[in-house]
Amino acid sequence: MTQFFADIAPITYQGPETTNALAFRHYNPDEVVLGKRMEDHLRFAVAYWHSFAWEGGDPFGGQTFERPWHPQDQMDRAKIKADAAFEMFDILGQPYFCWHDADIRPEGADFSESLRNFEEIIDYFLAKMETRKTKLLWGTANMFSHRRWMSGASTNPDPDVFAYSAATVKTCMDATHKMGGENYVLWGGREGYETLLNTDLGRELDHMGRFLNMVVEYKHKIGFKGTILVEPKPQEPSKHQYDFDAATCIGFLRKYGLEGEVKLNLEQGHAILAGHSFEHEVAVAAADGMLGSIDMNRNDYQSGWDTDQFPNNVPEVALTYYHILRAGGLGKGGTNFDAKLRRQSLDAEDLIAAHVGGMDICARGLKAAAAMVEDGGLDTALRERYAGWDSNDAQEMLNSDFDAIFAGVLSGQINPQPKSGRQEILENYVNRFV
Ligand code: XUL
Ligand code: CO
Repeated sequence: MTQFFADIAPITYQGPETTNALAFRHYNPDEVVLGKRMEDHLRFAVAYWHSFAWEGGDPFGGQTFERPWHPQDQMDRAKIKADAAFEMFDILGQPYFCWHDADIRPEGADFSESLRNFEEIIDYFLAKMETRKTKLLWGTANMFSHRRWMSGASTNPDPDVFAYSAATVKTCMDATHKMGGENYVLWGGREGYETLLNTDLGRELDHMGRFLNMVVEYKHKIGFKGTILVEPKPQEPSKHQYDFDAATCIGFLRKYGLEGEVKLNLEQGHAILAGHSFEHEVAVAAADGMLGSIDMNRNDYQSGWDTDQFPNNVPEVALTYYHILRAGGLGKGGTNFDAKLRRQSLDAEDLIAAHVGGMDICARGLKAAAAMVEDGGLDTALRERYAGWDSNDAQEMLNSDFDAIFAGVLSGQINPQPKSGRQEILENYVNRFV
Protein backbone atom coordinates (compact mmCIF):
# COMPACT_ATOMS: atom_id res chain seq x y z
CA MET A 1 0.00 0.00 0.00
CA THR A 2 1.20 3.51 -0.81
CA GLN A 3 -0.14 6.30 1.37
CA PHE A 4 -1.14 8.37 -1.66
CA PHE A 5 -4.88 7.58 -1.57
CA ALA A 6 -4.78 6.50 2.08
CA ASP A 7 -7.85 8.35 3.33
CA ILE A 8 -10.07 7.65 0.35
CA ALA A 9 -12.54 4.78 0.58
CA PRO A 10 -13.87 2.89 -2.45
CA ILE A 11 -16.46 4.96 -4.31
CA THR A 12 -20.00 3.59 -4.18
CA TYR A 13 -23.24 4.41 -5.96
CA GLN A 14 -25.39 6.47 -3.60
CA GLY A 15 -28.02 7.86 -5.98
CA PRO A 16 -28.72 11.36 -7.33
CA GLU A 17 -29.71 12.82 -3.94
CA THR A 18 -26.48 12.17 -2.06
CA THR A 19 -24.41 15.15 -0.92
CA ASN A 20 -21.26 13.03 -0.61
CA ALA A 21 -18.68 14.61 -2.95
CA LEU A 22 -16.93 11.25 -3.47
CA ALA A 23 -19.89 9.07 -4.43
CA PHE A 24 -21.48 8.10 -7.72
CA ARG A 25 -24.85 9.75 -8.28
CA HIS A 26 -25.52 8.18 -11.68
CA TYR A 27 -22.83 5.59 -12.41
CA ASN A 28 -24.28 2.37 -11.07
CA PRO A 29 -22.22 -0.38 -12.75
CA ASP A 30 -24.83 -3.13 -12.34
CA GLU A 31 -27.82 -1.07 -13.43
CA VAL A 32 -29.24 -2.48 -16.63
CA VAL A 33 -29.66 0.00 -19.50
CA LEU A 34 -31.18 -1.28 -22.75
CA GLY A 35 -30.60 -4.86 -21.62
CA LYS A 36 -26.92 -4.43 -20.69
CA ARG A 37 -25.07 -3.48 -17.49
CA MET A 38 -23.96 0.15 -17.41
CA GLU A 39 -20.36 -0.92 -16.81
CA ASP A 40 -20.49 -3.08 -19.95
CA HIS A 41 -21.84 -0.21 -22.07
CA LEU A 42 -19.37 2.41 -20.90
CA ARG A 43 -16.23 0.32 -20.39
CA PHE A 44 -14.37 3.11 -18.59
CA ALA A 45 -10.59 3.34 -18.73
CA VAL A 46 -8.04 5.46 -16.84
CA ALA A 47 -5.38 7.12 -19.01
CA TYR A 48 -2.09 6.39 -17.24
CA TRP A 49 -0.30 9.32 -18.91
CA HIS A 50 -2.57 12.07 -17.65
CA SER A 51 -3.39 10.61 -14.25
CA PHE A 52 0.04 9.31 -13.25
CA ALA A 53 2.78 10.45 -15.65
CA TRP A 54 1.86 14.09 -16.29
CA GLU A 55 3.47 16.35 -13.70
CA GLY A 56 1.31 19.47 -14.01
CA GLY A 57 3.35 21.42 -16.57
CA ASP A 58 2.03 23.72 -19.29
CA PRO A 59 3.79 25.75 -22.03
CA PHE A 60 4.50 28.53 -19.49
CA GLY A 61 5.58 26.60 -16.45
CA GLY A 62 6.85 23.26 -15.23
CA GLN A 63 5.81 20.72 -12.70
CA THR A 64 3.22 21.66 -10.08
CA PHE A 65 2.49 18.16 -8.73
CA GLU A 66 4.65 16.47 -6.13
CA ARG A 67 4.00 12.75 -6.18
CA PRO A 68 5.77 9.95 -4.29
CA TRP A 69 6.89 8.54 -7.68
CA HIS A 70 8.75 11.73 -8.75
CA PRO A 71 11.20 12.06 -10.37
CA GLN A 72 10.06 9.38 -12.81
CA ASP A 73 13.48 8.19 -13.95
CA GLN A 74 14.00 5.12 -11.73
CA MET A 75 12.47 1.68 -11.76
CA ASP A 76 11.65 1.62 -8.03
CA ARG A 77 9.59 4.78 -8.45
CA ALA A 78 7.89 3.40 -11.59
CA LYS A 79 6.68 0.61 -9.31
CA ILE A 80 5.43 3.06 -6.67
CA LYS A 81 3.55 4.81 -9.48
CA ALA A 82 2.06 1.46 -10.54
CA ASP A 83 1.07 0.71 -6.92
CA ALA A 84 -0.75 4.05 -6.68
CA ALA A 85 -2.40 3.57 -10.08
CA PHE A 86 -3.83 0.17 -9.16
CA GLU A 87 -4.98 1.56 -5.81
CA MET A 88 -6.94 4.18 -7.75
CA PHE A 89 -8.38 1.54 -10.09
CA ASP A 90 -9.63 -0.30 -6.98
CA ILE A 91 -11.10 2.84 -5.40
CA LEU A 92 -13.01 3.69 -8.59
CA GLY A 93 -13.87 0.11 -9.59
CA GLN A 94 -12.22 0.78 -12.96
CA PRO A 95 -12.68 -2.00 -15.49
CA TYR A 96 -9.84 -0.79 -17.77
CA PHE A 97 -6.74 1.34 -18.12
CA CYS A 98 -4.52 2.43 -21.04
CA TRP A 99 -0.82 3.24 -21.30
CA HIS A 100 2.00 4.48 -23.51
CA ASP A 101 5.32 2.69 -22.99
CA ALA A 102 6.91 5.96 -21.84
CA ASP A 103 4.25 6.51 -19.13
CA ILE A 104 4.99 3.32 -17.29
CA ARG A 105 8.75 2.73 -17.54
CA PRO A 106 11.81 4.94 -17.12
CA GLU A 107 13.64 5.70 -20.37
CA GLY A 108 16.87 3.68 -20.56
CA ALA A 109 20.28 4.70 -21.90
CA ASP A 110 19.49 2.85 -25.13
CA PHE A 111 16.71 0.85 -26.79
CA SER A 112 17.51 -2.41 -25.04
CA GLU A 113 17.63 -0.86 -21.58
CA SER A 114 14.29 0.87 -22.19
CA LEU A 115 12.90 -2.47 -23.31
CA ARG A 116 14.18 -4.26 -20.18
CA ASN A 117 12.54 -1.58 -18.01
CA PHE A 118 9.31 -1.88 -19.98
CA GLU A 119 9.16 -5.67 -19.72
CA GLU A 120 9.83 -5.54 -15.99
CA ILE A 121 6.93 -3.14 -15.47
CA ILE A 122 4.60 -5.16 -17.69
CA ASP A 123 5.30 -8.20 -15.48
CA TYR A 124 4.71 -6.03 -12.40
CA PHE A 125 1.33 -5.00 -13.85
CA LEU A 126 0.46 -8.59 -14.75
CA ALA A 127 1.06 -9.74 -11.18
CA LYS A 128 -1.33 -7.05 -9.93
CA MET A 129 -3.94 -7.89 -12.57
CA GLU A 130 -4.10 -11.52 -11.45
CA THR A 131 -6.15 -10.55 -8.40
CA ARG A 132 -8.07 -7.62 -9.85
CA LYS A 133 -10.87 -6.87 -12.28
CA THR A 134 -8.98 -4.08 -14.09
CA LYS A 135 -7.89 -5.03 -17.62
CA LEU A 136 -6.01 -3.32 -20.42
CA LEU A 137 -8.27 -1.49 -22.89
CA TRP A 138 -5.32 -0.55 -25.08
CA GLY A 139 -1.62 0.00 -25.18
CA THR A 140 0.25 2.44 -27.40
CA ALA A 141 3.73 3.78 -28.09
CA ASN A 142 4.77 7.31 -27.23
CA MET A 143 6.54 8.34 -30.43
CA PHE A 144 6.26 12.09 -29.96
CA SER A 145 7.96 13.17 -26.69
CA HIS A 146 11.62 12.16 -27.14
CA ARG A 147 13.63 14.41 -29.47
CA ARG A 148 14.36 11.49 -31.84
CA TRP A 149 10.74 11.84 -32.99
CA MET A 150 10.71 15.61 -33.50
CA SER A 151 10.21 15.14 -37.28
CA GLY A 152 7.75 12.27 -37.00
CA ALA A 153 7.92 8.51 -36.47
CA SER A 154 6.89 6.49 -39.55
CA THR A 155 6.80 9.72 -41.60
CA ASN A 156 10.28 10.83 -40.55
CA PRO A 157 12.61 11.80 -43.43
CA ASP A 158 15.27 9.58 -41.74
CA PRO A 159 14.72 5.82 -42.36
CA ASP A 160 16.54 5.06 -39.09
CA VAL A 161 13.68 6.71 -37.22
CA PHE A 162 11.18 4.61 -39.20
CA ALA A 163 13.14 1.54 -38.05
CA TYR A 164 13.29 2.69 -34.41
CA SER A 165 9.53 3.35 -34.56
CA ALA A 166 8.79 -0.10 -36.00
CA ALA A 167 10.88 -1.76 -33.28
CA THR A 168 9.13 0.35 -30.62
CA VAL A 169 5.63 -0.50 -31.86
CA LYS A 170 6.57 -4.19 -32.03
CA THR A 171 7.49 -4.14 -28.32
CA CYS A 172 4.30 -2.29 -27.40
CA MET A 173 2.15 -4.71 -29.43
CA ASP A 174 3.94 -7.65 -27.77
CA ALA A 175 3.24 -6.18 -24.32
CA THR A 176 -0.40 -5.39 -25.18
CA HIS A 177 -0.85 -8.95 -26.41
CA LYS A 178 0.80 -10.39 -23.29
CA MET A 179 -1.52 -8.35 -21.07
CA GLY A 180 -4.65 -9.46 -22.97
CA GLY A 181 -5.25 -5.91 -24.22
CA GLU A 182 -8.47 -5.50 -26.18
CA ASN A 183 -7.14 -2.95 -28.69
CA TYR A 184 -3.90 -1.38 -29.86
CA VAL A 185 -3.90 2.38 -30.63
CA LEU A 186 -1.78 4.51 -32.93
CA TRP A 187 -2.18 8.22 -32.49
CA GLY A 188 -0.02 10.08 -35.00
CA GLY A 189 1.68 12.41 -32.51
CA ARG A 190 4.07 14.08 -34.96
CA GLU A 191 2.95 12.30 -38.14
CA GLY A 192 2.39 15.52 -40.00
CA TYR A 193 4.42 18.62 -40.78
CA GLU A 194 5.46 22.03 -39.55
CA THR A 195 6.01 23.42 -43.06
CA LEU A 196 5.46 22.10 -46.58
CA LEU A 197 8.72 23.83 -47.54
CA ASN A 198 10.65 20.83 -46.20
CA THR A 199 8.00 18.09 -46.52
CA ASP A 200 7.36 15.50 -49.22
CA LEU A 201 3.75 14.91 -48.22
CA GLY A 202 2.99 12.11 -50.69
CA ARG A 203 6.08 10.11 -49.70
CA GLU A 204 5.37 10.53 -45.99
CA LEU A 205 1.79 9.29 -46.45
CA ASP A 206 3.07 6.24 -48.35
CA HIS A 207 5.48 5.47 -45.50
CA MET A 208 2.69 5.85 -42.94
CA GLY A 209 0.45 3.55 -45.00
CA ARG A 210 3.20 0.91 -45.22
CA PHE A 211 3.91 1.23 -41.49
CA LEU A 212 0.25 0.64 -40.61
CA ASN A 213 0.18 -2.37 -42.92
CA MET A 214 3.22 -3.72 -41.02
CA VAL A 215 1.28 -3.24 -37.77
CA VAL A 216 -1.60 -5.30 -39.17
CA GLU A 217 0.76 -7.97 -40.55
CA TYR A 218 2.44 -8.23 -37.13
CA LYS A 219 -0.92 -8.44 -35.36
CA HIS A 220 -1.79 -11.52 -37.41
CA LYS A 221 1.71 -12.99 -37.06
CA ILE A 222 1.52 -12.99 -33.24
CA GLY A 223 -2.18 -13.90 -33.11
CA PHE A 224 -3.26 -10.69 -31.39
CA LYS A 225 -7.07 -10.64 -31.47
CA GLY A 226 -7.55 -7.02 -30.42
CA THR A 227 -8.59 -4.23 -32.77
CA ILE A 228 -6.01 -1.89 -34.29
CA LEU A 229 -7.20 1.71 -33.90
CA VAL A 230 -5.95 5.01 -35.27
CA GLU A 231 -6.80 8.24 -33.48
CA PRO A 232 -7.60 11.32 -35.58
CA LYS A 233 -6.39 14.77 -34.56
CA PRO A 234 -6.02 17.78 -36.87
CA GLN A 235 -3.07 19.57 -35.26
CA GLU A 236 -1.01 19.74 -32.04
CA PRO A 237 1.80 19.02 -31.72
CA SER A 238 2.31 19.29 -35.50
CA LYS A 239 0.90 22.26 -37.39
CA HIS A 240 -0.91 19.76 -39.61
CA GLN A 241 -1.46 16.09 -38.76
CA TYR A 242 -2.16 13.54 -41.47
CA ASP A 243 -4.88 11.80 -39.41
CA PHE A 244 -6.86 15.06 -39.47
CA ASP A 245 -10.35 13.77 -38.64
CA ALA A 246 -12.50 10.65 -39.00
CA ALA A 247 -13.29 11.25 -42.67
CA THR A 248 -9.61 11.82 -43.53
CA CYS A 249 -8.59 8.65 -41.68
CA ILE A 250 -11.25 6.58 -43.46
CA GLY A 251 -9.95 7.83 -46.83
CA PHE A 252 -6.37 7.00 -45.77
CA LEU A 253 -7.32 3.50 -44.59
CA ARG A 254 -9.10 2.82 -47.90
CA LYS A 255 -6.16 4.11 -49.95
CA TYR A 256 -3.76 1.73 -48.19
CA GLY A 257 -6.15 -1.26 -48.17
CA LEU A 258 -6.71 -1.24 -44.40
CA GLU A 259 -10.44 -0.58 -44.16
CA GLY A 260 -11.28 -4.11 -42.99
CA GLU A 261 -8.45 -4.17 -40.44
CA VAL A 262 -8.30 -0.82 -38.67
CA LYS A 263 -10.95 1.20 -36.86
CA LEU A 264 -10.99 4.61 -35.22
CA ASN A 265 -10.38 5.80 -31.68
CA LEU A 266 -12.22 9.11 -31.59
CA GLU A 267 -11.54 11.87 -29.06
CA GLN A 268 -13.92 14.65 -28.11
CA GLY A 269 -11.23 17.34 -27.85
CA HIS A 270 -9.74 16.37 -31.20
CA ALA A 271 -13.18 16.65 -32.81
CA ILE A 272 -13.46 20.20 -31.46
CA LEU A 273 -9.99 21.11 -32.79
CA ALA A 274 -11.06 19.81 -36.22
CA GLY A 275 -14.13 22.06 -36.13
CA HIS A 276 -16.55 19.19 -35.56
CA SER A 277 -18.85 18.04 -32.79
CA PHE A 278 -17.99 14.72 -31.15
CA GLU A 279 -21.22 13.17 -32.38
CA HIS A 280 -20.24 14.17 -35.93
CA GLU A 281 -17.02 12.15 -35.65
CA VAL A 282 -18.86 9.19 -34.12
CA ALA A 283 -21.55 9.32 -36.82
CA VAL A 284 -18.96 9.50 -39.63
CA ALA A 285 -17.08 6.46 -38.26
CA ALA A 286 -20.30 4.55 -37.56
CA ALA A 287 -21.63 5.16 -41.08
CA ASP A 288 -18.58 3.26 -42.39
CA GLY A 289 -18.53 0.58 -39.69
CA MET A 290 -15.26 1.99 -38.33
CA LEU A 291 -16.26 3.09 -34.83
CA GLY A 292 -13.72 1.48 -32.49
CA SER A 293 -13.38 3.30 -29.19
CA ILE A 294 -13.58 6.77 -27.68
CA ASP A 295 -11.30 9.08 -25.72
CA MET A 296 -13.63 11.09 -23.53
CA ASN A 297 -12.65 14.59 -22.54
CA ARG A 298 -13.58 18.16 -23.39
CA ASN A 299 -11.74 21.17 -24.66
CA ASP A 300 -12.20 24.66 -23.36
CA TYR A 301 -14.18 26.36 -26.14
CA GLN A 302 -12.42 29.67 -25.52
CA SER A 303 -8.78 28.60 -25.46
CA GLY A 304 -8.43 26.79 -28.79
CA TRP A 305 -5.98 24.29 -27.23
CA ASP A 306 -6.30 20.61 -26.65
CA THR A 307 -6.97 21.19 -22.94
CA ASP A 308 -7.97 17.57 -22.22
CA GLN A 309 -10.38 18.31 -19.38
CA PHE A 310 -12.70 15.81 -17.79
CA PRO A 311 -16.15 15.90 -19.43
CA ASN A 312 -18.87 17.98 -17.76
CA ASN A 313 -21.46 18.65 -20.42
CA VAL A 314 -24.36 16.18 -20.28
CA PRO A 315 -26.11 17.21 -23.54
CA GLU A 316 -22.88 16.78 -25.56
CA VAL A 317 -22.10 13.44 -23.95
CA ALA A 318 -25.71 12.25 -24.36
CA LEU A 319 -25.71 12.91 -28.11
CA THR A 320 -22.38 11.10 -28.45
CA TYR A 321 -23.68 8.01 -26.65
CA TYR A 322 -26.90 8.25 -28.67
CA HIS A 323 -24.91 7.75 -31.86
CA ILE A 324 -22.81 5.05 -30.19
CA LEU A 325 -25.95 3.16 -29.13
CA ARG A 326 -27.47 3.53 -32.59
CA ALA A 327 -24.23 2.07 -34.01
CA GLY A 328 -24.57 -0.99 -31.77
CA GLY A 329 -22.33 0.13 -28.89
CA LEU A 330 -18.60 0.28 -28.32
CA GLY A 331 -17.91 -3.43 -28.85
CA LYS A 332 -14.32 -4.11 -27.77
CA GLY A 333 -13.75 -0.37 -27.41
CA GLY A 334 -14.37 1.72 -24.33
CA THR A 335 -14.57 5.19 -22.82
CA ASN A 336 -11.01 6.23 -22.02
CA PHE A 337 -10.66 9.36 -19.90
CA ASP A 338 -7.93 11.00 -21.96
CA ALA A 339 -8.28 13.93 -19.55
CA LYS A 340 -6.06 15.59 -17.04
CA LEU A 341 -6.51 17.64 -13.90
CA ARG A 342 -5.96 21.38 -13.97
CA ARG A 343 -2.42 22.09 -12.78
CA GLN A 344 -3.71 23.72 -9.58
CA SER A 345 -5.58 20.52 -8.62
CA LEU A 346 -2.78 19.14 -6.50
CA ASP A 347 -4.41 16.57 -4.27
CA ALA A 348 -5.08 12.87 -4.55
CA GLU A 349 -8.72 13.71 -3.84
CA ASP A 350 -8.80 15.95 -6.95
CA LEU A 351 -7.75 12.99 -9.09
CA ILE A 352 -10.47 10.77 -7.66
CA ALA A 353 -13.13 13.51 -7.89
CA ALA A 354 -12.22 14.15 -11.53
CA HIS A 355 -12.85 10.51 -12.44
CA VAL A 356 -15.98 10.26 -10.29
CA GLY A 357 -17.41 13.34 -12.02
CA GLY A 358 -16.43 12.11 -15.48
CA MET A 359 -17.96 8.69 -14.86
CA ASP A 360 -21.15 10.27 -13.55
CA ILE A 361 -21.47 12.63 -16.53
CA CYS A 362 -21.03 9.70 -18.92
CA ALA A 363 -23.58 7.64 -16.98
CA ARG A 364 -26.10 10.51 -17.17
CA GLY A 365 -25.37 10.87 -20.88
CA LEU A 366 -25.79 7.14 -21.46
CA LYS A 367 -29.10 7.05 -19.57
CA ALA A 368 -30.40 10.05 -21.52
CA ALA A 369 -29.26 8.46 -24.79
CA ALA A 370 -30.90 5.16 -23.89
CA ALA A 371 -34.15 6.96 -23.03
CA MET A 372 -34.10 8.63 -26.46
CA VAL A 373 -33.47 5.29 -28.15
CA GLU A 374 -36.34 3.70 -26.23
CA ASP A 375 -38.70 6.58 -26.91
CA GLY A 376 -37.81 6.45 -30.61
CA GLY A 377 -38.65 10.12 -31.26
CA LEU A 378 -35.50 10.83 -33.24
CA ASP A 379 -35.89 7.60 -35.23
CA THR A 380 -39.46 8.55 -36.09
CA ALA A 381 -38.34 12.01 -37.15
CA LEU A 382 -35.68 10.51 -39.43
CA ARG A 383 -38.12 8.00 -40.89
CA GLU A 384 -40.65 10.73 -41.64
CA ARG A 385 -38.02 13.05 -43.13
CA TYR A 386 -36.79 10.41 -45.56
CA ALA A 387 -40.19 8.73 -46.13
CA GLY A 388 -40.22 9.80 -49.78
CA TRP A 389 -37.30 7.43 -50.42
CA ASP A 390 -39.45 4.44 -49.36
CA SER A 391 -41.51 4.68 -52.56
CA ASN A 392 -40.83 2.43 -55.55
CA ASP A 393 -40.49 5.48 -57.81
CA ALA A 394 -37.68 6.89 -55.67
CA GLN A 395 -35.81 3.59 -55.55
CA GLU A 396 -36.22 3.10 -59.30
CA MET A 397 -34.85 6.59 -59.87
CA LEU A 398 -31.58 5.54 -58.21
CA ASN A 399 -31.29 2.80 -60.83
CA SER A 400 -32.17 5.02 -63.78
CA ASP A 401 -30.13 7.80 -65.38
CA PHE A 402 -30.14 11.54 -65.90
CA ASP A 403 -32.15 11.36 -69.15
CA ALA A 404 -34.98 9.35 -67.55
CA ILE A 405 -35.06 11.64 -64.54
CA PHE A 406 -35.00 14.69 -66.77
CA ALA A 407 -38.04 13.41 -68.71
CA GLY A 408 -40.04 12.97 -65.49
CA VAL A 409 -39.19 16.44 -64.23
CA LEU A 410 -39.91 18.05 -67.61
CA SER A 411 -43.34 16.41 -67.80
CA GLY A 412 -44.35 18.29 -64.67
CA GLN A 413 -44.93 15.11 -62.60
CA ILE A 414 -42.14 16.13 -60.23
CA ASN A 415 -42.47 19.46 -58.45
CA PRO A 416 -40.62 19.60 -55.09
CA GLN A 417 -42.49 21.07 -52.12
CA PRO A 418 -40.12 22.21 -49.33
CA LYS A 419 -40.86 20.85 -45.83
CA SER A 420 -39.66 22.04 -42.44
CA GLY A 421 -36.44 20.49 -41.10
CA ARG A 422 -38.01 20.86 -37.59
CA GLN A 423 -34.63 21.58 -35.99
CA GLU A 424 -35.93 23.57 -33.00
CA ILE A 425 -38.65 20.99 -32.34
CA LEU A 426 -35.98 18.25 -32.32
CA GLU A 427 -33.65 20.28 -30.08
CA ASN A 428 -36.54 20.77 -27.65
CA TYR A 429 -37.17 17.04 -27.83
CA VAL A 430 -33.54 16.27 -26.86
CA ASN A 431 -33.80 18.74 -23.97
CA ARG A 432 -36.60 16.64 -22.47
CA PHE A 433 -34.07 13.84 -21.92
CA VAL A 434 -30.85 15.59 -20.89
C1 XUL B 1 -3.05 13.24 -27.67
C2 XUL B 1 -3.84 12.01 -27.39
C3 XUL B 1 -3.03 10.82 -26.99
C4 XUL B 1 -3.57 9.54 -27.55
C5 XUL B 1 -2.69 8.36 -27.26
O1 XUL B 1 -3.83 14.34 -27.97
O2 XUL B 1 -5.03 12.02 -27.42
O3 XUL B 1 -3.01 10.78 -25.61
O4 XUL B 1 -4.84 9.26 -27.03
O5 XUL B 1 -1.41 8.52 -27.77
CO1 CO C 1 -6.44 10.55 -27.06
